[in-house]
Amino acid sequence: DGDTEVGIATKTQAKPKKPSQYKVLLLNDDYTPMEFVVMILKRFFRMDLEQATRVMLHVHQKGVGVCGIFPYEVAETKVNQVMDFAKENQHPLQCTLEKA
Ligand code: TYC
Repeated sequence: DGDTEVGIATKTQAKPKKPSQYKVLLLNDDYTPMEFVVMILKRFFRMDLEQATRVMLHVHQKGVGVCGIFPYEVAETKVNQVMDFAKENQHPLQCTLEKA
């Protein structure tokens, strides 16, 4: 009755994309104690004392540093965990995301 379309399907199924990766960045400030930053890196980024100390000193000296690279949702969760924990302890520590 004229409802049937005849033709060749040209659209292919969109390929599932790899989830893009995000860097979790820690920013320096003048008030957050060094030991607190080290504790954050150990607790939320599973670093050992040596690694955590190295990253903390890098951020202290350069102003910013990478804590890790994760899929978006994991990175977002880490940022929230760090920000919540810093706030609870009344430290001005800032943590953010950046596309890797
Ligand atoms: N600059 C801080 C101090 O001298 C230490 C610090 C390091 C703070 C890293 C934040 O992300 C940071 N106490």
